[in-house]
Amino acid sequence: MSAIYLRTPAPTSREMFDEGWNSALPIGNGSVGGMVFGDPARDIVQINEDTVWVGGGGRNRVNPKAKGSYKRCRELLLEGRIREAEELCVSDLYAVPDQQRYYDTCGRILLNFTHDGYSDYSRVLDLSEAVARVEFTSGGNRFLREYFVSNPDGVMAIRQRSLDGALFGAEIRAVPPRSGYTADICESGNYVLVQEPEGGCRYCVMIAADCDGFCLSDGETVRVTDSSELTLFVAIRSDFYGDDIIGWCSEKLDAASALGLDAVMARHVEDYKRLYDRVSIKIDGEDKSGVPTDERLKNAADDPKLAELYFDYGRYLLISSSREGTRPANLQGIWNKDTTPPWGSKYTININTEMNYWPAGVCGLSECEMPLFEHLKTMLPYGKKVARDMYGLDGFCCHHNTDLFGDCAPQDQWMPATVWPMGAAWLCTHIKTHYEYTGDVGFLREYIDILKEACRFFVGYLFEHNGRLITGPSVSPENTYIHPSGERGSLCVGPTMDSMIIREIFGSCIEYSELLGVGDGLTEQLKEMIKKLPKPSVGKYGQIMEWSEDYDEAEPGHRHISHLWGLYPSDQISYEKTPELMDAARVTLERRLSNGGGHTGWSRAWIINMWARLRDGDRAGENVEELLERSTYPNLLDKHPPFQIDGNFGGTAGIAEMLLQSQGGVITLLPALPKKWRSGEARGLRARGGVSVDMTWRGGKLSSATLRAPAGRVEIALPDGFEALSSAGRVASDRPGTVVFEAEREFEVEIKEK
Ligand code: FUC
Repeated sequence: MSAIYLRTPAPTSREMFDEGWNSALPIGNGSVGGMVFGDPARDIVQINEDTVWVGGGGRNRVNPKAKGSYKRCRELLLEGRIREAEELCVSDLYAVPDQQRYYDTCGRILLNFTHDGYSDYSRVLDLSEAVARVEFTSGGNRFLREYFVSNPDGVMAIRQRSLDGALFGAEIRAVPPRSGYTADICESGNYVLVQEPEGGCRYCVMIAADCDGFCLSDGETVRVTDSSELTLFVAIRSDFYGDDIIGWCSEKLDAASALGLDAVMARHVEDYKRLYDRVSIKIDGEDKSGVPTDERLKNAADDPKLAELYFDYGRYLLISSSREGTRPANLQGIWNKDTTPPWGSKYTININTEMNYWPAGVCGLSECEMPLFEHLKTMLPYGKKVARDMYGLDGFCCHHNTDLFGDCAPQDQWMPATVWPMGAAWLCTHIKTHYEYTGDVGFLREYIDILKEACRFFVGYLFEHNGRLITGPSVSPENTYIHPSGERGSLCVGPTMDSMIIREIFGSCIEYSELLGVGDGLTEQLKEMIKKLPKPSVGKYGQIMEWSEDYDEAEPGHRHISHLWGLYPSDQISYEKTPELMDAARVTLERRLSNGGGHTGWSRAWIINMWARLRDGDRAGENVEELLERSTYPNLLDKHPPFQIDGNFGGTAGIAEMLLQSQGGVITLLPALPKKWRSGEARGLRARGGVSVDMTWRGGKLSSATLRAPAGRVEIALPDGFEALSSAGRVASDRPGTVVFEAEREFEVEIKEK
């Protein structure tokens, strides 16, 4: 069993609450989230719902002056008049108001029990079943408390049982984060709290309580006495989906109560396991599952199995924060304690939201990525309006943030980030990745128009300079350069990352339009334009240049490594396609790291993926250790600091990337295995093409592998001394060291030592 194991409750006192939260355990069903503190006497479950945001949608924040000014800004940049360009940007391009909407908290459920003192305590998050469990002895009796959030039944469940028939009492109530609420008993007898803050979102938290003693709700509190077993079902609903929030919650709670907790739990576990059990990895090492997880984090370098736990946790978190029909995982997934969370706990799309979805394909969780694509549909009308109102152009454009309502106008007034028209484009590269992993042509058909709109924006927006088509005004998120004049600037033309992202979406738009038979004038235009996009250049340090000129960075250890976007997540820089750039990519990474880079959790996670692509297992492994030791809270959530979930997802993707790669049409087994991960096995990892991969390794080397492929073609890099056997037909390979199989039905390939 893979589990987070802690020996103490998370502190719940007012003074300790924020710190306590970082050791509370997250549960969720994609939409409703809870953080379990697990104190025997004064327990807290901090609660969230993914559509409870502050403020509404439908705003047009575009600066009306932008359309007339952005080209002037571009000219000033080309003339090297950076300060003037940036001043114009501040007055004419920043949005009004400059802030998007932000994610909120639904407060807490307080659970006060009549336990006086406790011993033999444990708090466990069982990742194999997605259930949190607290056990303790109080007054000589043993108690078990369980918590989970069910996706199929749409409710949170909390149960306390005495394991030896002892009686207890409890008082339960929801505590909202803001004024402007009412608490009552509704028709069904359930306790309900409705929050209607001014200018905020209307939602309710409803609790159904059942016990074998006495249970009474008075609108303020649910009071329980003389019980040996207490079950609570909790439903949370906002008016994002419609007005009848009370009716919706009552229905969910009635249905769950009729089923009973055991059945609800069985249905939850089955639903969860269907996704979670698709994949497993085992890294051989000392079994430290009996050592509390927070203690293990201090010695990550001697604990290879901790990477296994982190990997399982990443998959758990994705399943718990992003399911079909829910909103995408935001900066904190769905778990947020604050009324004004860091960065609004929104969708920052110059790395963070994308990173959330890096593990989806390789971990066999492509369904969990669907909320991201649904969100693209929400963004599209706003993004088209922003393209038209801000730039006077056709197509779909978004800057570096979006919110629940799909706002696409610039966010903040921060030069290194705000005016960067690439957000929709980066998100659209996920259409390609999703299709590559799933082969789902229906999906492609559904999203090809969005991809086309993202490309259409750049048809109008790109401009020719020195024979190349480049962007501007833009930034290389979120770095600052030093101009030869000594002036510092962030706003620029043609940062390397922009060209790479545009190359990616143009390439996939051309390919998929033709595949679907929907090629048109746009496809032909893109074919011409793609030839004029700049390719990455190598600068004076031997590094990939971050900007179109070989400027020095004001912060050479910057957390963003945008100019290596082509190394990961894209494969535009690879040993196969551009061997000459791989050295430059390595130099770039070394330079960032030797100047203090990788200091945020997500940055460290990106670095793991990059070392994996550079096929350097030991460097990748060292960075996994750094992520665990320096950038992880006791509950194993990622520490930016503060908590931000992207590092969990990026780290999970990185661990997978060390074991299996499939970019560029070739499957590579164990491309970046650290020496410390001497032996182990992986089961069910996914390669592009929908191929499922099982493998074992011993003494740092592959021992055998089985690949299961759907009908089609599979190309595998065959390690020296190995042979590949399959009932599928073997076809000639035009790359050295690879074998190719093809069949019209599903097939297997066995890889064994000769
Ligand atoms: C980007 C990053 C920050 C932070 C924020 C949410 O702006 O540069 O480090 O992760 O997003």
